[in-house]
Amino acid sequence: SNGSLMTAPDMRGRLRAIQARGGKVVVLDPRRTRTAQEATEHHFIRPGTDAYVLFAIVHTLFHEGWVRPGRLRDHLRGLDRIAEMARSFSPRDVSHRCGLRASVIHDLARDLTQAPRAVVYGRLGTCTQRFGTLASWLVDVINILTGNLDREGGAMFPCAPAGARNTVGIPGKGPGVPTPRVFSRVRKLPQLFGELPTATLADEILVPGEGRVRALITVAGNPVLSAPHSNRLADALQQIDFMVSVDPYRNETTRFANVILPPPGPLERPHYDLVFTQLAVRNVARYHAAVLPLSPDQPDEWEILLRLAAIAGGQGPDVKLPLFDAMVAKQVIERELATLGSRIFGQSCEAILAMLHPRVGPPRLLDFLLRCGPYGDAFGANPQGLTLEALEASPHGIDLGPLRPRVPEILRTPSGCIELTAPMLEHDVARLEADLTAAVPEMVLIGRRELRSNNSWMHNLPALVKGPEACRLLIHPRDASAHGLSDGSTARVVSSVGSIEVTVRVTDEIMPGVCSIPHGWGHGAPGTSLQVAAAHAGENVNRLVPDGEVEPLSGNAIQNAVAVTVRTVETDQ
Ligand SMILES: Nc1nc2c(c(=O)[nH]1)N[C@H]1C(S)=C(S)[C@@H](COP(=O)(O)OP(=O)(O)OC[C@H]3O[C@@H](n4cnc5c(=O)[nH]c(N)nc54)[C@H](O)[C@@H]3O)O[C@H]1N2
Ligand SMILES: Nc1nc2c(c(=O)[nH]1)N[C@H]1C(S)=C(S)[C@@H](COP(=O)(O)OP(=O)(O)OC[C@H]3O[C@@H](n4cnc5c(=O)[nH]c(N)nc54)[C@H](O)[C@@H]3O)O[C@H]1N2
Ligand SMILES: [Mo]
Repeated sequence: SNGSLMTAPDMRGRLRAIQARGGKVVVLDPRRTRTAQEATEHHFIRPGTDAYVLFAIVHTLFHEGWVRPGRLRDHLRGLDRIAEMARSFSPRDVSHRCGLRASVIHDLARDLTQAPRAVVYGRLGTCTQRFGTLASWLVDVINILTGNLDREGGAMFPCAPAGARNTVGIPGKGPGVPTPRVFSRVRKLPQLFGELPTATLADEILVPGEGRVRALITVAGNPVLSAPHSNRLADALQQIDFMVSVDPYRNETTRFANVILPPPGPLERPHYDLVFTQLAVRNVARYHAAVLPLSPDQPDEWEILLRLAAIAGGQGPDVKLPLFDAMVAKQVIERELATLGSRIFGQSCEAILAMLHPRVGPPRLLDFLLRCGPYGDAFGANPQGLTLEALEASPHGIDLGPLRPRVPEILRTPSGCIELTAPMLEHDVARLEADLTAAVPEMVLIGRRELRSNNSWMHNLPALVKGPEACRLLIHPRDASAHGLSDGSTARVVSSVGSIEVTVRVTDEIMPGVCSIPHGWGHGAPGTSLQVAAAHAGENVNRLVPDGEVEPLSGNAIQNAVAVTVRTVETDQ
């Protein structure tokens, strides 16, 4: 996955380099993945139980007196609470549930402590599951307790050149994570960081009443394949009054749209990666201009979105885009000018707009963000600083150097400290505790990603779908023989909300009691027009994923460790 959010090219080379330097890579995964194959050690872990293992590591750190936050100690709050919470999760308490020997957990804690530097990193497997927020939080907690947060070789914070939230405002203080104030209409699920859970979109469309969703705009998403209980979502989209999709394809989702607005191709527009520079393993800035000109009747994607925004805002379809675009730029600039701690605090909006002239659209905004960002020229205050012009003159990008320690400057909490715990987390620990003795399903389903695929798309490109079928059920030989399944046979996989039939691949790379199907498949539905994808259709695993239960703190769908049953499909030959 390219390191996922870590955004580190050549992960394989990096994992090998760690070991060549005498380091150790340990993977906990219910499947022996390509990453696991590169690792020094791999342990199967029962899906959905990471929070237990991580808590048991925390427990061990306290129990053995290995808590060494080092430089961070003066910036921590809540250390005692963490110790208390971890008390009920010793390695022996959780071992059976997680499928890991207690000694393995103990050794992990010891190795993390003894290594001069180390890091725990979790991604999709630890997020989209029943205890996703707890697991993600505990990853950070362990990095902190072992002194590995914010130091070289540990988990560090980038300082992105543009649009970084972690450089806004006054260093060292801020509002922290806001408590949710908006809740969804039907299920009262919390809105976080401006987002409501997709798992409740179908409810919002289907359940009558005031505030029901009757119109929908999708942009660069294919929820009919990616969201839980997706056939229910497809039913809901069929009933919606009006839908617009901004998407290059007529796919499983956009086929329900009244209007599809195709954006230009990737070579026909400029690119700057605003998102992943916030998470990457090195501070860099890179921009490329459009390689090919836009055809005259093709609006750029930002123009499509701006016009949609104007229509949704009540200004109608005939809005003068240049004026609207200038108004947006002005708003962005004024907000920054009014932000305490801004590098351009107090400058004049008109003067700044003049310095951005003649750029318009996203390049104008980008130039602005770069210039008032941490490396920027601050519109004159730092004449050698970064501008979009400088980036344009460096087609291979500008290296802004390795990540540097940023605590306490990076903190934005009310206490000015790293708040190790929060009431909502403590509340959820009770749920974790209660679940420790709950019955475990005999067979659970997990997901996986394919190297030549990107979620639900890239499947219409012949070069990326040739070779063995990607959408197969991986199942351990023990389970395969128990259910009469063999390599290449068809299995019916049934969950509480649906069932699908998929081709079987029997392999001991997957843990007994676990099976895996990748998401993003299930093409060829009526109304779609992706011919290559339809010829490599596969099945939609999200038909099996319930939308009734979400991870309560994040609202994330629980797409890993779904209880299923598996059986053979009787064929007539
Ligand atoms: N080639 C390619 N690259 C991609 C993508 C793609 O589709 N294709 N998608 C991109 C996107 S959107 C994302 S979010 C990232 C995701 O990046 P990753 O998180 O690296 O992606 P996955 O391959 O889904 O890895 C999830 C792993 O978690 C394991 N797992 C499942 N359940 C559990 C569990 O309960 N505990 C533990 N410990 N492990 C579990 C699975 O076996 C799997 O190996 O990748 C990005 N990069
Ligand atoms: N079971 C299961 N489900 C999962 C996951 C899992 O691991 N297991 N992973 C989850 C994760 S991490 C993610 S990120 C989601 C992804 O879920 P989605 O974001 O819904 O899926 P994608 O396939 O990435 O959708 C990308 C869409 O953007 C369109 N597109 C491509 N280029 C452009 C462009 O330039 N402009 C516009 N406007 N559109 C474009 C494509 O045609 C496609 O329709 O899936 C989630 N669903
Ligand atoms: Mo993702």
